Amino acid sequence: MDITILEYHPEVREALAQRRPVVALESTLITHGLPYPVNLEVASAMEKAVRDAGVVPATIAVLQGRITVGLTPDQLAYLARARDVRKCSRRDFPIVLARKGDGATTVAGTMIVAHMAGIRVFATGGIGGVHRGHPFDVSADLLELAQTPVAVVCAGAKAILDLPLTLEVLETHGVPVIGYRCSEFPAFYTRSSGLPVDVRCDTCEEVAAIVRAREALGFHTGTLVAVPIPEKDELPAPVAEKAIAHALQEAEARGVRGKEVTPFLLARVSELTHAESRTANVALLENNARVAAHIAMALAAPA
Ligand code: PSU
Ligand code: MN
Repeated sequence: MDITILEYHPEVREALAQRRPVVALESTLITHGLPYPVNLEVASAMEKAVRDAGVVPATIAVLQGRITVGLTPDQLAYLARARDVRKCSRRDFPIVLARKGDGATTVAGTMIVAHMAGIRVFATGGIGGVHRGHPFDVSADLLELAQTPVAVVCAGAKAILDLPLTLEVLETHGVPVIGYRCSEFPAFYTRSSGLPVDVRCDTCEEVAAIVRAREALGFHTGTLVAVPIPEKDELPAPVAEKAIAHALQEAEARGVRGKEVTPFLLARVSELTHAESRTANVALLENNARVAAHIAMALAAPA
């Protein structure tokens, strides 16, 4: 990729040049997923979790029309408070670049930039998917997984979604779903959904072997690595489900549409669970960052 398109943090540039492991982190969860100051704390904690494993974190965002790979603490703090930030999936990049605006990359957006930069592993919370009752509201995250070769470490798809349909779409597009130390697809706030994954891996080396095999085949599909939320942080399933059902009804009644749906539901579920869901969200984000770092290490090691 033309170096002028991507702006690298020097530490990230150096790590990539030396083929040392790097983990990409997204920015929509900072601007649209969590309120200030929790968002800044979590973003910093995720970077720290990656660093503690000996890996370089690269939080990705668009700042004044420049796609930035690896943020300084000042840039991170700016983003955490910024208002006018566009949620960036594939369709949004041309707009935000041309207008020299600020953009927060979603899972889809972060995958695009990670791949341009040569970063193979990316950690997030939950991917987007097919919305309940709206089978045509399919997150751009799924279509990006279909065409961009990055390993996405997540706690499953957000539980506000239709998980069976989300897995169907991934299957259609040829995206392997790996359960990291689990045999069921995790449901974000809870550890299991009752739905099977394609394969269970108990070590990061096993995950790395699947990513390498995909690379050797020349497939351009992403790889989904689903990591259940740690047991101690899990929400009781009925608590999560009750809040989600309530939030979904409200979204329908208020006519919430398009890219507003996910942020609205996450915020309402958090209010309805007295922030318990947010605490769970924070815990799984840190855990995913740590697992992603170990996978990046395994990938960087000689096979
Ligand atoms: N995971 C979280 N919080 C979030 C998101 C993921 O813990 O806010 C964001 C991701 O950026 C994901 C987006 O790509 O929600 C999905 O939005 P949509 O459903 O509009 O595609
Ligand atoms: Mn949508």
